[in-house]
Amino acid sequence: MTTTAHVTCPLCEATCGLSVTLDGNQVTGIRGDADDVFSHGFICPKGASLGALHHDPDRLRAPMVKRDGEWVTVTWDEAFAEIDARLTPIMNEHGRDAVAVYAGNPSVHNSSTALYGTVFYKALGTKNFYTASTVDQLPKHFSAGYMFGHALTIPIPDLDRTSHLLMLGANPLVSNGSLMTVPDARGRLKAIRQRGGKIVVVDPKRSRTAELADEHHAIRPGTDALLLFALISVLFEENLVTLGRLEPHVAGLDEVRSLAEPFTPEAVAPITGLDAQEIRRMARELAAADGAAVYGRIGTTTQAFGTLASWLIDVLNTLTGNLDREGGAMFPLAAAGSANATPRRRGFTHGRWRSRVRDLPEVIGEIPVATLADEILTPGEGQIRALITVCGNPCLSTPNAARLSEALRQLDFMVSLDIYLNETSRHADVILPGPTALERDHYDVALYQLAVRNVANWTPAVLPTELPQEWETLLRLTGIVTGQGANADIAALDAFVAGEIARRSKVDVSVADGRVGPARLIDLMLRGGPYDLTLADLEAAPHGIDLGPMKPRIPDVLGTASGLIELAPEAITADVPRLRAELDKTVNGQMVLIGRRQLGSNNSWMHNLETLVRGQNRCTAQIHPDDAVRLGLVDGGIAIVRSRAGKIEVPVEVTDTIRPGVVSIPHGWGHDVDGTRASIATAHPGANSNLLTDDTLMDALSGTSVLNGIPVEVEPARSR
Ligand SMILES: Nc1nc2c(c(=O)[nH]1)N[C@H]1C(S)=C(S)[C@@H](COP(=O)(O)OP(=O)(O)OC[C@H]3O[C@@H](n4cnc5c(=O)[nH]c(N)nc54)[C@H](O)[C@@H]3O)O[C@H]1N2
Ligand SMILES: Nc1nc2c(c(=O)[nH]1)N[C@H]1C(S)=C(S)[C@@H](COP(=O)(O)OP(=O)(O)OC[C@H]3O[C@@H](n4cnc5c(=O)[nH]c(N)nc54)[C@H](O)[C@@H]3O)O[C@H]1N2
Ligand code: SF4
Ligand SMILES: [Mo]
Repeated sequence: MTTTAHVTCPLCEATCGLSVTLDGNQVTGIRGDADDVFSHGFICPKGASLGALHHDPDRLRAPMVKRDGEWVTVTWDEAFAEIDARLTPIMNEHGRDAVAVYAGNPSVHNSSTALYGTVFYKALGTKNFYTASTVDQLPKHFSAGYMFGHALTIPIPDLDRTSHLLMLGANPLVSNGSLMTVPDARGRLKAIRQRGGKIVVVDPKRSRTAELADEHHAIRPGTDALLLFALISVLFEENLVTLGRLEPHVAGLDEVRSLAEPFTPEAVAPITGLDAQEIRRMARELAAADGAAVYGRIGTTTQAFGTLASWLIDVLNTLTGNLDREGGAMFPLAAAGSANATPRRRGFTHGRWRSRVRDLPEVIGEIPVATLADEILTPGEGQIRALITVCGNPCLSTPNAARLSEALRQLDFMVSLDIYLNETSRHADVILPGPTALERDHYDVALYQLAVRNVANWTPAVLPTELPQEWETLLRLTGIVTGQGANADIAALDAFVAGEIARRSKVDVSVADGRVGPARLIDLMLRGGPYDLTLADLEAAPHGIDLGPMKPRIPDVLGTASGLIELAPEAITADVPRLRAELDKTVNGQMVLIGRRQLGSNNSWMHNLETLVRGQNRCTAQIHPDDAVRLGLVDGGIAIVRSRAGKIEVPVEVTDTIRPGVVSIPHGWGHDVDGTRASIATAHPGANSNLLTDDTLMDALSGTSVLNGIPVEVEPARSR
């Protein structure tokens, strides 16, 4: 029998609505849901592969334990008994910090791991908590935290109403948007131009997004903070600062003015590689636009001045009067779980504890993943002896990946919650697989907090599963780390969690009676949320509920101790001298490595689907024709790329879309390692660019890794 179900795609941040057709339990087709209130029928190649992912024969469907180096399929009871037997003694003997957690990107896109992961991590109580955020967006949390008072109070471009978008280090035509939940980015960007607006892209590569834009500025990697400061200096110099409605709500204006002084367009031009007059024109046009937004992503966060760049982006939004204004950069108000619906003025802080080996400060409870290997490999009190990964593949996604793999080999015990036996989970002793996106309920608790339009959409599980839901797995682990053994009462733990959520949502827990797991929590959060919704309302609306465009929220949204927008927080401005020193440096001819995303990839883990990897090898080193000639590289030839951390061999792709002096290699490849179970990915391995990225290079403030702007040497392979 053929049936159709409507789901929200959980693969990336865009939250597209998809229509899944099924013949019994077999997925026969996936299309964009034309009636989805947010995505209106948009779909990308990855979303269309949800069925292939579900039916992938390599995907794990039962827990596995490694015995004498061999994987053995076991029952769930055996798996948890093994974990209890091996993890509990480590905790008893060496303390909780001896057990580390690494939570990866899909854990945010999964209601089970997003809502119950926190329960487990809290119960474990380790200071060694790592996530993909420290190879991603942590600078945004840091700057938003200090400027607006909460790490999730991040201004989002009002894409559907803006008339001028200045976009740095983002390629939403390929990534489908990030820290900007925006299905059909292409359509929405085109609409800006159609209504007479302008799009300006700053990127060392003429990306697909840059091709669509009105203007593209090929900046030197890692120098965005200098450009942003120069734009600010022009605003002050030419009296273009207009705070407008924000005037009474802003602190630190004079300090920003004096900090910006040395960073004139003329001073930053030679380092950014951009023309001073062009920078002046960019600033004037930004100031003149009626509703403009400045937006930066991965290219601006995973670089040496990630936090300064993230901060300066929102300083620019503020100084041009575009913060919290229609068509500018605004604050969403999510229906459920909004972290800043009613903020308390407690301010933001970091560095509440520090890492043992490199003395790096905690930020939002996390230690930089770049130092995970140090903490495992360095003996002494507090050394990490066990690791639990939750939806993460750090052996492909974090810097100096070879060293991390070596470290994982030395652990006493490792558990992976993962759906594949891959480059990371092969190091585990126990793997606990979870159901696929089609086998679980879904509500995007995190990403609706970052959406260009307020929407709410609930997805009930489409297919039955034999696997426990991951919230149940996480509660069983919670039972183990709280000393209740391998068979704790899951229902009682879940009821306790629901009680906590009800208390925080200021609703009576009994209103959600009859529901369990994420469904109960979401129901409670919706009821306590700003729109007076219930889960039943969402169940009755399979294409979602539209809650309208973003609305101005200042001052209510501010959670700083002063109740003001802190334009010049000391925790951030302390790093300005390091940027100032860049002005005195001369640019040498060293090649630098940057990353790029690809339509058919989802970081490291969807390469086992034939439809997404077939055709040409896409893991290439893109290089400018002038560099190719200078370095003796030819299109299709093999290059050896070396850095302080390591070396890889990659096919060369000569293209004038890349700025001279820059080499672009996508991450997430390198599937040619032993001991994995992913036949298609292994046949399309590519090379791991994170063998080149350097674990010692990080944004000084947030500890986020530098993944863009890594010094490398490139030479043809034949010279060896
Ligand atoms: N050089 C370089 N490195 C980068 C980046 C870059 O731009 N350049 N980008 C960085 C960014 S932004 C990110 S977010 C990180 C991502 O880093 P990670 O999150 O560590 O890596 P992913 O590739 O997303 O791996 C996700 C893992 O989750 C598993 N998985 C998928 N779905 C599920 C599920 O439903 N349940 C469970 N239990 N497991 C599941 C997959 O099999 C895979 O092992 O990579 C970072 N690394
Ligand atoms: N298809 C696909 N979509 C994805 C993902 C994926 O792997 N594949 N990953 C998802 C994840 S986890 C994330 S975090 C988002 C990321 O979303 P985006 O940030 O939009 O991701 P990218 O496409 O990597 O775009 C980064 C751009 O920054 C440029 N860049 C590099 N260095 C610099 C620099 O120093 N300055 C400037 N100005 N630009 C620079 C790169 O050339 C690139 O065009 O994408 C998400 N969506
Ligand atoms: S853009 Fe993202 S959310 Fe939309 S279909 Fe593709 S992977 Fe899914
Ligand atoms: Mo990411």
